[in-house]
Amino acid sequence: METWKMTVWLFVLSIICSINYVSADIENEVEDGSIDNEVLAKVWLAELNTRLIEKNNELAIANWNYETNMTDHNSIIMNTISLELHDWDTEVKKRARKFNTENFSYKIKRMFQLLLQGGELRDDQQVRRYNAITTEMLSIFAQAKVCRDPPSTECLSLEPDLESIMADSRDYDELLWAWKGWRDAVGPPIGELYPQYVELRNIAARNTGHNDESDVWLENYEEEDFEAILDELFEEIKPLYRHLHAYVRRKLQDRYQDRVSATGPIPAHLLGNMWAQQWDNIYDIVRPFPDLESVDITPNMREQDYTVLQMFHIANNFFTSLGLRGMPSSFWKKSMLVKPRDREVICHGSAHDMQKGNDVRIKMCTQIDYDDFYTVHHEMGHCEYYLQYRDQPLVFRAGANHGFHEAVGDTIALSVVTSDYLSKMGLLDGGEFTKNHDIDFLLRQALVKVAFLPFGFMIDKWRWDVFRGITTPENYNSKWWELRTKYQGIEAPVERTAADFDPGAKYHIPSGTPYIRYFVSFLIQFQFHEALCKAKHHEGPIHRCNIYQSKEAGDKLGAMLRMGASRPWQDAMQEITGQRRIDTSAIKSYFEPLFEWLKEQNEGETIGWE
Ligand code: X8Z
Ligand code: ZN
Repeated sequence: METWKMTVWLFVLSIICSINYVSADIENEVEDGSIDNEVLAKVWLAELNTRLIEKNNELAIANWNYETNMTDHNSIIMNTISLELHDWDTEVKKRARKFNTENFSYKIKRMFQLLLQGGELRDDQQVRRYNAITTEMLSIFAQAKVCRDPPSTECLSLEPDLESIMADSRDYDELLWAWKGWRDAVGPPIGELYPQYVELRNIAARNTGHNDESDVWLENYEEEDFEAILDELFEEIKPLYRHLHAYVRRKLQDRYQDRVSATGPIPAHLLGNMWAQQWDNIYDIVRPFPDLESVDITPNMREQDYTVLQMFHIANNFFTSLGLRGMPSSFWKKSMLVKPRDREVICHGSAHDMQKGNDVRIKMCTQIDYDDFYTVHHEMGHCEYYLQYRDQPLVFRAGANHGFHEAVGDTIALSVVTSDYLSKMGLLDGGEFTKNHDIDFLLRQALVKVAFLPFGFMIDKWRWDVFRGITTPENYNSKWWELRTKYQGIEAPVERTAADFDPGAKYHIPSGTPYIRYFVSFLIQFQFHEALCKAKHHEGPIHRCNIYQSKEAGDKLGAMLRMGASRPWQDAMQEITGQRRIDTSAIKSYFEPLFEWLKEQNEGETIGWE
């Protein structure tokens, strides 16, 4: 036989033997870390990949069915499949540990490393309890209503009713009613369950050798001392935040008089948002140049009879204009883009990778306004990432880190909000753009992006210490407000006690979604934007840059997205920006003109809060 044929035969034989070996022997008899045959590892991973796709797809569908129709039936199906997948996953991890990956090639080694990340509950009873608790917390959150006092029988849901009051009402007491009502409705019942959730997550984390769940959450960022790095980054943007805060507080004082102090924290219900996380809804109160054409496009969208579907098509068009992938036909058929009237759903916007074929979907209770115009781009950014890393093995089908996933759509949206783009779309008049227009525009952007930073920072500061046992259940709520005041400079408008559980009023707490990803995203999206603008050869300040239709920018972004998690995020960052670190200089240079302007406006004011 010719040598090459012989080689092929030997290879095929080794694969056949390997498969037997995988199925028959690995599980019980082989010691952990004893298999160092890389061919065998590859075959095992390939087989796993195919089976994992099927299993994950089943769970993704059950999960989708539940979140878009929260019946008991759908929750039982979801939790049954989740239990099955969990058992299967435990077996897979057991086998993965049999390999000694030390001398494997980079890619295979990394696949094992990612496969073995995370915590693991090893007792079916615990898994069942965990599923029951998380489903219950989510269902309390999604189904809660706040009812008006009798004789009115009106009961309001969070989306859109209570969120609209928080955004549009300028009546101190009505705002307080919605703010407190929501917290009374969801806080205490979720707070009852939360300590058990913490306990189970920690058991899972410790089973895999982590100190507690905070370690598991930080593992995603693959960086020593990541917390210390975050602290430094926060210090760097703090001066900008404090100036924005002082300016906004002054304007709120003009509006609400002695109900807002000139030197203290701002009452948390006056900032246009249920969680005071982004403040753009009070743009009308704080606008520097109210006589200029407003950059708030909500009235224009409504005047032009915009539809929800149109908003999604516009976002889709932006991605394809860059030469990136448009949403497949199944997306348009299967997504849930408006709130259904006939059933309970989880309204909080989310993007779903069904893990098979091109099946990606968005679930959103979309309203026709500027905020949701942004969120549509945000969610579609997740779907674009899913589609771009589609050809990677399953373990690499993830963001370079969680912050990268959050930053894709937001990076696009930084172009979408420019007057250049919005006037092209007929959503703004687009006359001459002066320095004052810039300030007016940048202030609105700051209410979205800068106001968010301390919020994005404190949520997991709170949760990490909860997981570490440093913050115990009696102190959950007081610690929450301590951090809210320390970082955001806001305070509860009415007394809070240990019986309240205000963290539970924010979706990501009952849903167990880590939050530091958004803090990371809100910094790196400016780095991405700056890099893509450079690829487009944009000249002038980066807050005016619009990458629409730039294939150069699209190529750069696409190359990074296609990497998925196949390399550490520092490599992906380098691919797009040439840097290997999270860096605040891009966001600072974006807001530079505003920062100078704010400093002038705040002359003689107290900066910070007592
Ligand atoms: O949760 C989201 C997205 C889904 S990943 C709608 N965001 C955070 C939030 O709403 O709290 C986007 C910005 C921050
Ligand atoms: Zn997101």
